[in-house]
Amino acid sequence: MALPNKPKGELKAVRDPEVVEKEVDILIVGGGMAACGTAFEIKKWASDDTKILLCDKASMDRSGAVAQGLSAINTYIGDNSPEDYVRMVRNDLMGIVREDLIFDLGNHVDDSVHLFEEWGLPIWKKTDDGKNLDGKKGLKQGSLKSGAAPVRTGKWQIMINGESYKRIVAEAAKLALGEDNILERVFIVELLLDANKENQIAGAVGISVRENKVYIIKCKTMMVACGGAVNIYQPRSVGEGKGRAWYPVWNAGSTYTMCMKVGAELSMMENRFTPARFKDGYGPVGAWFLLFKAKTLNGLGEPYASSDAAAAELEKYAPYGTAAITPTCLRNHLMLFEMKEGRGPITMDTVTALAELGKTMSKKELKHLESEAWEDFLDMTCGQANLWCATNTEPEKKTSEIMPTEPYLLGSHSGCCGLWTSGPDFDWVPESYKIKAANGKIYNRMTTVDGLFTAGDGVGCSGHKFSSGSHAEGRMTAKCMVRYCRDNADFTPVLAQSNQELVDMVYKPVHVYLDNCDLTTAADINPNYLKPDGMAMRLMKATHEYGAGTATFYQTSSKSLEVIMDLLQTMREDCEKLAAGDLHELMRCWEILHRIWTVEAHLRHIQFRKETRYPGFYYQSDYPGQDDENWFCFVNSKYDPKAKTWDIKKQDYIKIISD
Ligand code: SFD
Ligand code: AMP
Repeated sequence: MALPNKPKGELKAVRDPEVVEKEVDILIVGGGMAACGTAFEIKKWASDDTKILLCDKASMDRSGAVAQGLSAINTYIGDNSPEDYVRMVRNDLMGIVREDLIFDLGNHVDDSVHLFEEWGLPIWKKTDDGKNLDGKKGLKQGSLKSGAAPVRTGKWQIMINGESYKRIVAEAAKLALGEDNILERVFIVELLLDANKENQIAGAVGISVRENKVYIIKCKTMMVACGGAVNIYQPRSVGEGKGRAWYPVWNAGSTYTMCMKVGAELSMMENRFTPARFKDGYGPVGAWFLLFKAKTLNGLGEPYASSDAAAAELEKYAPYGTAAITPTCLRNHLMLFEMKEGRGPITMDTVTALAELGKTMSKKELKHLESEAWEDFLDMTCGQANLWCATNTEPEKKTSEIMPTEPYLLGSHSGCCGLWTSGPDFDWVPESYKIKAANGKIYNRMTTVDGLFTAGDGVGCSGHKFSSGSHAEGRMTAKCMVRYCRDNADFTPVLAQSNQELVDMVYKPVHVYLDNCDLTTAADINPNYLKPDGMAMRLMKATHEYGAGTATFYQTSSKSLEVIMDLLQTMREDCEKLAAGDLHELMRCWEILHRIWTVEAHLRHIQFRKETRYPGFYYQSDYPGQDDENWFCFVNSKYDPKAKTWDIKKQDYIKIISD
């Protein structure tokens, strides 16, 4: 159930919080697109007496990446084939992807889009004479499911009026699961393994960020879909703008950290997404490239992406670089190439694009086109529209600068880091892509920990799911979790830790604070503790300078990686002294720990992969270029929670869909 908004100020943390124990069959951690998909679907498959609980750190109506809404659904298969979808994702991610997972998703994603429309999400429609109808006007054409044509931008994307997208999706999820089965404002801190069964998930421990309460939850099976990792690198935004980022600032790598810390295998954590975005406001570029057909220009006013120099540069990365659609990382690479050659800044030529489109339009249609340009941002990144106002930018009169942002880790957008999960149990799926549970059965999207599933940003090696695909993947996972529960009906989870041990662990920063805060008059400065805010700055400075952040044009080296590994080790030791005076700060303490672990996994993978697979996203200067002979494979890693050691290895890539 949602708790009311906070009264003025933060709630002080107390030494002895109330303990709330729960025991359920299925636990859903997260309340974003994937988790809403699971919540919507799960009761259809579960028996009436199956107990299900969902915990979101925020309020589902506006939590996660779709909080502000979106202006496009980037994955809708429609008249395309799932095979082609696999080819597109494979090309964009430079060849190394899990084709079983992508093909499987491609077969289900449209169902989610049809549901969104049924629940009231306005989807733009194309008329027979080629006109675009948005909002209510689009409804007149009928629904997508009944055969109406969407407004395609690229081959895969469709336009929506999506300011309320998340509210619509959350409403359906809440209605299906029932509000009594939902805990909002509960931040899950750690997952818990079973005391008796090796490698078996058994529960989770979390904190309320609105009440002094610790939740200890036992479960038979669990899905973790806490999104990707943001604010792990120094953002480009500074001062009063700090806090702005492209991806959701609240997602702190909890998915990767919590799962890896119970021993789940990670895959392709070296992959990251460094998006090109409108500078300072972080406005996405897709609609400008695909819908408005705008071109990017270098500082000399040249369309550099179509130059001979660009073609020669792309040739180095064939067959991906020479494909009809240039992969996202290489689009960045070309941009960085221009900037490093001294031909920056890069601008999006909004002026020419709108003028070209306007040539065949009436005055009224032109006005509508201009409002669409604004709505693109108002629907999903309203700060960008604010920035346009603040800088007197009318896109039909003034171009805007584009910039590659700080890096993000995610598995659902144009990146593919995450957990190694099982593919579906079909005979065409290679055996090495199937993970057998202890009972010998295969459960789609289960990690290498028995009973632990993930979806959306959590599933590695299969990007380009976006909002619709993440929702669909959540729905697919729901069905498998119910089956897992039924197949393991006699399993009773037993936790290894006592309640007191768990409370002492999650409330440790509060105890550190209360034991020492009287030593100084300024609560943030103390000889015996540090605040999470300071640790966040320390992490960002380290990744910025040594971990291929914006400071070095996304370049790192073997030596830099050694340096940052050392810094991360010290940070983790110092985190023992993190202090939290209030509940918000307590969450911040755990978030920074989740971020540090996630960054370590990312950089260990970069260190291991001795090539530069994704130029434009990052460069390993000791190993420039791609080395297909040695590195056309996945990189998987596993943290051993008992021995506290990392194991990192190559994992074979298997091609399933022909070129
Ligand atoms: O323009 C805990 N995305 C786009 N998708 C599209 O389909 N079209 C677009 O237009 C897209 N673009 C875009 C997108 C995202 C953003 C931020 C912008 C623009 C500005 C991507 C999708 O949104 C994304 O792929 C999905 O949302 C991913 O879904 P999922 O479920 O993997 O993550 P989530 O939705 O962020 O949800 C995470 C949830 O976890 C909660 N959470 N709960 C408990 N305990 C913890 N420790 C937790 N940590 C996190 C969160 O509160 C949230 O509920 S465009 O750029 O291309
Ligand atoms: P973005 O706004 O950059 O997140 O992109 C939204 C969607 O458009 C994603 O599916 C991208 O892969 C796609 N996209 C963005 N820019 C281009 C481009 N220049 N060419 C082809 N596809 C693009």
